[in-house]
Amino acid sequence: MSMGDGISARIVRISGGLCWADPEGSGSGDELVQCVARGNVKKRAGGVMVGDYVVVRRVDDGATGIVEQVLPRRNQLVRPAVANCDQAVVVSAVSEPAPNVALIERILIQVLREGLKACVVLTKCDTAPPGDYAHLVQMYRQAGFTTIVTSARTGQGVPEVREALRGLTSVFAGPSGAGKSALLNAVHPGYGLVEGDVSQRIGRGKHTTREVRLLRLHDGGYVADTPGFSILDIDTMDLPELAAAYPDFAAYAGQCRFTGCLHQAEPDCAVKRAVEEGAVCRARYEHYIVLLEELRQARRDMYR
Ligand SMILES: Nc1nc2c(ncn2[C@@H]2O[C@H](COP(=O)(O)OP(=O)(O)OP(=O)(O)O)[C@@H](O)[C@H]2O)c(=O)[nH]1
Ligand SMILES: [Mg+2]
Ligand SMILES: [Zn+2]
Repeated sequence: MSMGDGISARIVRISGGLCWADPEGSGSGDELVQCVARGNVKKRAGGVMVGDYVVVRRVDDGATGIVEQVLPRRNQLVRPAVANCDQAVVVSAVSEPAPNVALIERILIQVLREGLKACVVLTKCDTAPPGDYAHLVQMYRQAGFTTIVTSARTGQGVPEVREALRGLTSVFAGPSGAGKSALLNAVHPGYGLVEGDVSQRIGRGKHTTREVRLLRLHDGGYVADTPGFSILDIDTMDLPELAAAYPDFAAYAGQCRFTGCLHQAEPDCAVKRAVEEGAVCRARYEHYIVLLEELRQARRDMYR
């Protein structure tokens, strides 16, 4: 679509004051347009983000351009910084590094709060026997998340990941060393993303991927490879917002005696009853209580 003398495009990469725009309707072999942003575009909230839909005016031979306008964002994640996603794929290794359930939970909370769909990918399944991670598969499936077990080494689960990505804009998120870039290379070998080691000594990744990049999918849509992280800032969240970020609680929350029940010490709580009856996963509930206490503590610190 042409707008004045500008073209519609999507920002796929930002680095060193430049950004790269993928013109709408271009094929997989087509060149990206290297752009600078106009001053007034840079000054607006958030400037230009990866994932932004923009209007670009081509200059010179057409290989470079100027971002004239950023269209309104549907949503915007802070960490990883990416806009206009449909879905987050939360990636965790089954071992090396060991799964960090609290971190996965934090990512899920952040993406659900932004209104994204979320699914869970447990990767490097060639490194551990299924018995080691079956409880995780069970936990996330019971909570209602599509959960895929994969290996970039053996190719297990890769077609399912491809299928889950088809036609959408997805963002891969998870700790450093989880195998995000390796899995995307397995999804599409042409990406040629750099993979890093996991430190044997500290058991963590080495922050190999340094910037968010949006990659075009073969059969429609985009997927973002992102740098891994180790903590997520949820301190500004309200307590009821946290409770609302648990879709598996929702079916019961309406039957709690108190409106605004946080499902902790309140009497006659339908969520606690569902946990007792096994309808809600106890481990998920226990992580929720840990996060609830952390949020309470963060607020006490804030007002002291
Ligand atoms: N055995 C095995 N190793 C894997 C698999 N996937 C990734 N690895 C290895 O795990 C290490 C980390 O993989 P990366 O893809 O770089 O991890 P990442 O999540 O992109 O890490 P950051 O970019 O730091 O966030 C590399 O040495 C990979 O070769 C897998 O399925 N099986
Ligand atoms: Mg990476
Ligand atoms: Zn309750």
